[in-house]
Amino acid sequence: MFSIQSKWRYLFMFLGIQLVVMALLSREGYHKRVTYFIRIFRKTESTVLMARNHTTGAAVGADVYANLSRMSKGHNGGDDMPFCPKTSPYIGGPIHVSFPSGLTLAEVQRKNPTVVRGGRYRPPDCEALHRTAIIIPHRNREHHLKFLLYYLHPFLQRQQLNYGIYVIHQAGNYTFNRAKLMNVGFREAMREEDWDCLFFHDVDLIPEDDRNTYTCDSNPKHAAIAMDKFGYKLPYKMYFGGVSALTPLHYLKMNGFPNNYWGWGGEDDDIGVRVSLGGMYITRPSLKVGRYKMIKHKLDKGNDVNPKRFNMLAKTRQTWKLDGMNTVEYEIVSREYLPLYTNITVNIGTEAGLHVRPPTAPPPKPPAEKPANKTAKGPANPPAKLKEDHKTTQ
Ligand code: BGN
Repeated sequence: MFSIQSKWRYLFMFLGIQLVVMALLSREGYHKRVTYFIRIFRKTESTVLMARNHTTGAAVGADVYANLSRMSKGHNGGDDMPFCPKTSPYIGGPIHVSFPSGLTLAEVQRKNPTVVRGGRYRPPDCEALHRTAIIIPHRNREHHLKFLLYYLHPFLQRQQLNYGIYVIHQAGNYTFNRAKLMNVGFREAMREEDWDCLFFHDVDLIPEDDRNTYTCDSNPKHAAIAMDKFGYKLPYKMYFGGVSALTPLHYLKMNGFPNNYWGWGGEDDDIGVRVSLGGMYITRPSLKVGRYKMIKHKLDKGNDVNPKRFNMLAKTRQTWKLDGMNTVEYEIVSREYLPLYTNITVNIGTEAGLHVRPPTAPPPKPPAEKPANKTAKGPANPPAKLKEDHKTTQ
């Protein structure tokens, strides 16, 4: 049993300890220590949240237009312009991507005042180290194109590139041919400027991280390594679809892309095989950086699955030198230098050739004086006499 005296002793001891603790707590250092631990706790919590969002693909990342206005304040032109730094100071990592309704091309134009005719851009305050052309095969996807342009322009500006955007629009209603449109894009872009890198870009893929630089490597690069539709993973090792980057030399080494894949599927695998047949290999950014969000859509009309793709793929080794950049035939219907991109509408013919029309097609119209194509949409039937005719004889 405790005596009254020892009770008081314990009470005094308890109060004493309380006083010491209070004195310690009131010291300045205590405050710092507590906030330090709180910060650690918060950090772990937010990292976990970030990681969670990364795997679910939920909205994280910065506004792609953030800080861009700072750039246009620099001095312009002049011979004394310094070279841009190796790593752009505007690169910030993850970008927030969403697809709000009501976005217009006029709004995209308003947000990109430094982009000039034909969708060209140069950094205003330094001489770019890289010249990159973006080639986008297209038909009836104006809605997707609008979103891609909204994100791609500021994305490329953040990377301080000298760039140009080319939309290669397939005229007519015949089955879509993605790879042949890329061949057209390559030749037409190179005709205009000595680009040192070409990005072959699907219209419905939006990059989600600006560390995924749109410059070329020493070997062909597959940039779209992690797409949301494949759970931000590579679907298979040899996958080369979505977005790829090649220098003109890479492109010619593999004889460009195949011209005879009409409809969906297989052409990207053929291109992947051509990379190794051309004596090169595929490089890729990391899974963290090569992230893309795909704009959801239904299957396109005029782009049915190509049933011949398995047979064709089995023969790439025999066909790659006989079909590609050295045999591509097409006719330019129109070339328009629009405010946000260069729109090239092209007749790429059909499986039967450039001038042989499918039996269901109506007879050709008389020559038109001016190309009818004033919008991004191609005419249902390209005029019989066209402005330019391209047949390679190499
Ligand atoms: C593959 C397609 C690719 C397509 C990817 C992703 C073929 C060829 C038969 C082996 N390849 O299966 O073209 O990009 O899926 O959708 O169909």
